[in-house]
Amino acid sequence: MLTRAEASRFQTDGFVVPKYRLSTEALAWLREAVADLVAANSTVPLTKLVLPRSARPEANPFGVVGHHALNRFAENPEFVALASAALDCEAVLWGAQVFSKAPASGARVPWHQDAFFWPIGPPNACTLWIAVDQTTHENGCVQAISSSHRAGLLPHDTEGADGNFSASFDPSPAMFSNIVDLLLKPGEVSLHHSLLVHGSGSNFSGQSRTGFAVRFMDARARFVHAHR
Ligand SMILES: O=C(O)CCC(=O)C(=O)O
Repeated sequence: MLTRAEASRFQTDGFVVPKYRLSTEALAWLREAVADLVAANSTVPLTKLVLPRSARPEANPFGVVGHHALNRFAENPEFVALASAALDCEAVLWGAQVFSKAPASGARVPWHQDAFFWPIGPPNACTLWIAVDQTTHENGCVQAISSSHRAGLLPHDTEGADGNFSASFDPSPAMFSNIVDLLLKPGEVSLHHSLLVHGSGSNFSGQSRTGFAVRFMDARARFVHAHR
């Protein structure tokens, strides 16, 4: 599913945009399913549209209305194969989330490492981020700080948290020179490691910017603390 060169880029840079893309039919289905999910959860903040997998209310503090078929969509064996090749292990699906920015909307995703929030140890985990819309710098594409995953877990600031995000990382000036915009067409995907520093800006465009993030972890890893 990933070429050897793509897997090696993931290991070196902490992310990769592979050749893989969704079929036209799968993309059309995903677009409609995600639109239904977003419409059913119009008051949920940008970073909290996590698909519920448990009926326990404390596991779903924002009261997200789920979408069973989207959970099933995330189980596509091709996605597992992509994540397994990237992480160089047997990867298992453990979650999925939608990040949807309406046209001309201010919400952004501050710099962070997913591993800071995820209860997974060791942090050998990744996201397969599927573009539902084209992503551009103007509409707030995901941005990665190349190779930052090699620094291990970095300190995150919980002061100034804005309700949309409970903690963020403040990159050094040197890190800013390694920022890469992940520019994707609809149906294209990126993979990023859970230790990679990444984020995304506001949507200044007239188009929506929506992505479906599917989360994987090394099958040998464990949930080691509560979710932050
Ligand atoms: O879609 C975005 O803007 C942010 C995505 C992200 O932070 C993630 O998938 O971990």
